Amino acid sequence: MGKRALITGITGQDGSFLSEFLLNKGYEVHGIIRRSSVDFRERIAHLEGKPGFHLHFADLGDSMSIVKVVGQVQPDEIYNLAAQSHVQVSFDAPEFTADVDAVGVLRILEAVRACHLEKRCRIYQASTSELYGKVEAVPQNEETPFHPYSPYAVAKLYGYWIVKEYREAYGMYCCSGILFNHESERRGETFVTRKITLAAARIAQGLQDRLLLGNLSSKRDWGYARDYVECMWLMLQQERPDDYVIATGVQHTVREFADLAFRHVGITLRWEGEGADEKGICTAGPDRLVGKILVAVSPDFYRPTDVVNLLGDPSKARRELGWDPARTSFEQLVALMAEADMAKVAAEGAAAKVRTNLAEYLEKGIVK
Ligand code: NAP
Ligand code: G4F
Repeated sequence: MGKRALITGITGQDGSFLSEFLLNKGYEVHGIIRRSSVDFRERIAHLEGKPGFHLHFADLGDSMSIVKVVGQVQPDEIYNLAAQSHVQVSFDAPEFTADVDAVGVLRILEAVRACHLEKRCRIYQASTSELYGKVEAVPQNEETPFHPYSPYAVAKLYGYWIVKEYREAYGMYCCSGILFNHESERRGETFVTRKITLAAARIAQGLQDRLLLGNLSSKRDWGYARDYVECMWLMLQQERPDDYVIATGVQHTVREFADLAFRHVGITLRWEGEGADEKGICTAGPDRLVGKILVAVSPDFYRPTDVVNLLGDPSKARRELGWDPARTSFEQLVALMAEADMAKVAAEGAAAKVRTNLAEYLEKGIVK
């Protein structure tokens, strides 16, 4: 019999990649989903109905629902990926963020204890480089002091410490992966990387005029999500539980990401001005775009406090987990995201054209 895993946040970017990874390893995969007015779960639609893949309704804000699912599934491993994961949104919905991202972690740990699984079930907690926040050292490793700098980060800090506490107090096998930003063609569309690759594709195909961004000088250590889910699994296969930084060790600015993404869709940008006046002007590409401002700054995307200098040191993960942080380069990551969005936008454009034609044919009585 293969192992049984329970994934919270299975409909998210990481949940979908982790599900594929564990199914390939022969796991029975169970996931928690929330009721939504839209029934289509885009990132896992290709897995639904597959043998060994099961979904359960529950919510990280509802203790009883968690206890029920944990008791029913009797998992060998739990991957707690569910969260209100958008930093900017955490300023708008701080209490909800705290409930899910902080107390939600406690609910998982307590559900495992309530079901008497604390000696058998291993738990992975999706922690984050946002804990370093207003950074006190660069690069950041497992010893770097935390200085959370958003309601999201403060909530995640509680999750980090409560996992450590349950490990020490009850001897549970639970650990936190301190993951730096990881992106993919499945990344949510309002995170900066995906916002950029989608906009670049739409601008290249004549469907959008301009991209508005916030802090272009913010620096991130961006990796590929598909590579990172392997680390989550590796952390639960060790002799002893521990916390690990997962990062590439390479840093770029938002501006550099945008520059490269636009180049991938055939547009060269020149950057002019500073701060809120900075602009990305097209210097080469389709004639209709040359000389136009394609990227501008909007203070609407500034945050009350912003984390601006994240760079991870993945030495411990490389040494102890045998994980290769250089599997997908920054250039490969930008290329794969830009290419996926070029294809997606082209397909949407074709579908829209069919709908327009159909409307016209119906109006003219060509189609009845
Ligand atoms: P994501 O795409 O935003 O997915 C979040 C998932 O959490 C979704 O499945 C969402 O369900 C679920 N969720 C939210 N609130 C819930 C609740 N109350 N009950 C049950 N499920 C709930 O996030 P991601 O990028 O995959 O990230 C996965 C985890 O890693 C998150 O905890 C995030 O904070 C953390 N993390 C991410 C990164 C990164 O760069 N991606 C880096 C460090 C840490 P719906 O689909 O129903 O909304
Ligand atoms: O893409 P972001 O929204 O990601 P952020 O805030 O780093 O959070 C992500 O990574 C964390 C790991 O460090 C996760 F814990 C978290 O769940 C999430 O997955 O923003 C990246 C940077 C920020 O400094 C932001 O100010 O890009 C800057 N930025 C500039 N313009 C923008 C924009 N961010 C967004 N979302 N949208 C903009 O227009």
